[in-house]
Parts: sequence; C-alpha cells; structure tokens
Amino acid sequence: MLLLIPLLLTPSAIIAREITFPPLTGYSNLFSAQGPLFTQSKEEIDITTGPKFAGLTTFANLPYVHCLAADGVEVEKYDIAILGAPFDTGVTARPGARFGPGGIRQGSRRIAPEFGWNIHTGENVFLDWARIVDCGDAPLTFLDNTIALKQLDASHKRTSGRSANSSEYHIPRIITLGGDHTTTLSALRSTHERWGEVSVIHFDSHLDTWDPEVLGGGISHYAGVNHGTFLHIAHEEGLISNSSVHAGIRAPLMRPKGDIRNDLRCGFEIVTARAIDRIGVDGVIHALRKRVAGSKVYISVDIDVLDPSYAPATGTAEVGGWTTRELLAILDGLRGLEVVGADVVEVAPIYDNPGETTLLAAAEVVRSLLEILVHKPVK
Ligand SMILES: *[C@@H]1O[C@H](CO)[C@@H](O)[C@H](O)[C@H]1NC(C)=O
Ligand SMILES: *[C@@H]1O[C@H](CO)[C@@H](O)[C@H](O)[C@H]1NC(C)=O
Ligand SMILES: [Mn+2]
Repeated sequence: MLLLIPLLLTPSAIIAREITFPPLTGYSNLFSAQGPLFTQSKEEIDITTGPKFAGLTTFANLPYVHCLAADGVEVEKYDIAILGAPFDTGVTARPGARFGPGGIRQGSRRIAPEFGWNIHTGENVFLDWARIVDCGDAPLTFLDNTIALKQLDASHKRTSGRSANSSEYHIPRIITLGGDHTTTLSALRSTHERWGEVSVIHFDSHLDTWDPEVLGGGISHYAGVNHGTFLHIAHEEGLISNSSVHAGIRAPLMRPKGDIRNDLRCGFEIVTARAIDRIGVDGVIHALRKRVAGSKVYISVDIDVLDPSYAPATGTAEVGGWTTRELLAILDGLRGLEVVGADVVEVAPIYDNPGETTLLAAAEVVRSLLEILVHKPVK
C-alpha cells in the first residue's frame, strides 16, 4: 500500500513516460561519426559497423588475427601485435596475473581507433602507418613453468617471425600483456633473436635482477626461474646490454649490499620512486633517455610501479609509488627512442575494485607504449 502513494502523488512521473523519441534522422546524425547506424534506408538498421562493446573484446577494439597459426598458414599482415601471456606460476606473492591479458582488454573497451586522437600529442596511433592487431593469448600450461616459457618463446618467435604489413619495416613488433613478470624473459629472447642486444627500461617497484640462488632459495634450478630473477637470467643469457635502467624502484632489498652489487653486474642503473620528488617528471625522462641513448630499447612496465592507490590489482604491491599521470607523462617523454618491444605485466584483476582502477591504468599504459612504437618505426 505504502509503495503506491508516491505514484499517486507524483503524476509527473507518469507524464514523463510519454516523452517521444526524436525522429530517426536525429539518430542518424548523432551516430554518423561512428559509421552510419542506418544504411541507405532509414528503416534498415546497420549492425555491421559501430565500435565499442560489440563483438569479442580485443585490445582497443582492434582486429583479431590468428598470429599463432602454424608456420606457412597465411594470416592477415600486421606491424604491431598485442599478445597475451596468461602465466602466473612464477610469482612470489599473490597470484592472479594469468587473468591479466583479459583484464587489460576489459580496461581498454572505451579505446577505439576511430576515437584515438591523443589530446597531449595530437596523434592517432591507430590511423597511422602501422597495422596494429590483437593476436589473443598464447596457450601456456599452468602445470610446468619450464614448458610454459618454452610455449611463450615459441609464440613470440612465430608472432615476430611473420612478414610485416609495411614494405619498409619488415619485423613486426610485439606488446605483451602479462602475465607475471617472468613472461618478459620470453619477450627478451625473441627481441634478441630479431634485433640483437637491447637496453631495458624497466618500470617496477622491485629490482627483478635477484640472483636465482637468493630469490629461488637455492631449492632447485626450477625455483630460481621466477618473476624476481628474470632480468638476472636475461643478463646471463646475454640478451640485454649493460646500459639498462630501472625506474620507480622502492621495494626493500633482501641483502644490504649484495642485491645492488648484483644489479650493477646485470647492467642496471636505478632511478628510485622518490627521485621524482627531487628531479620531477622531466628529470626522470632525461635520466632514462640518457642511459639508453644510442641503443635499441625494450620497455617493460610492471604495473606495481604505480602506487597501490592507482593500481591495487597486482601481486606484490608496494606503497609510495608513482601516480598514473606521472607514469603516462614519463612514457610520452620516451617517444623517439628505438623501441623494439614492450610489455605491461603483473596485472591481477581479482584484486581490482569495481571501478577497474588498475585495468583502466594498464590499458592506458599499453596505449602509450603503442604510441612510442608507432611514432618511431625501427628497421
Ligand atoms: C598494409 O599494407 C597495404 C598494402 O601495402 C597498404 O595498402 C595498407 O595501407 C597497409 N595498412 C596499414 C594500416 O598501413
Ligand atoms: C658496457 O660494456 C661495454 C663492452 O662490453 C664496455 O665497454 C662499457 O664500459 C660497459 N659500460 C658500463 C656502463 O658498464
Ligand atoms: Mn616486476
């Protein structure tokens, strides 16, 4: 009974229902920027076009290409490939990054090529020279890390081994969606095969050069291959040059001096998270560019470089990190470098909030990386 009273007292609610829809031509104009909602006849609804929230969820509504099809099987050509690496059995804290690739795509749903103009740079990376596609995820076993990494090595090799769409720049470049940070090892192996040694710009709160004997606990060789040792292993394998650099470091060390000595040996310099308070965004950009000057570069972004208030959905969160705005500005400042590969890793969607804070940030970081790759093609 009580529920009926407001209805009786507010006749305007009933009148409001009589609002008529605008004429069809109004809709047609409204949606014309997205491709016509209507085809020739105003009565005939077009469901063949119209971006966002339709079809299957690829990164930024990009076309899906089966890049991992068997060698010799012809697929659509591409210049830049998004490749998911759903692997999280190399973590030392909270698991969940195996769902990172899907999460980052989810966070990217509002990005669409037709609306891709960046207000800060004036460019639309999606309507430029490069054909950018989403290759889906590599099939990785969660039961054996050794096998999973071999599967990822092979996936990278096949994806970067196809001939590019461009007739001028022949090797497709890959942006990997992690996955825990161990997955970067496969990416570095494939960039080394195609491009030789690279300098790594490593955004992270952790060093990730830990000696496998230290972080692996000396239990077994198998235990030593994990998301905190992969840069040490990449150095041992001769994949990375000694002009690499970390950015955003703040996590505690395991040994008072040994970790830093080992880090230097692996070829790294450190820009700490707090450096930004002294030297600012421009100072950080300058330090990173100076360190890698003259070399081919791989950019790896562990989402835990951000403060947990900006990226709670990660396995090994460390407080006192950078803001999303700072990170995006720093990434824009790296345009012009010869970047041959990149990744965003350690996104574990289960720890995100309903506002998808981390997923939105990760998707935007991927977009910034795409801009760097498109801005500077590499031969
Ligand atoms: C891909 O290559 C074709 C043929 O060379 C070219 O016409 C087209 O513009 C390229 N696509 C992109 C997105 O650059
Ligand atoms: C890096 O290695 C090269 C050659 O191996 C050497 O000449 C150079 O001094 C090293 N640079 C640093 C910063 O260690
Ligand atoms: Mn990391």
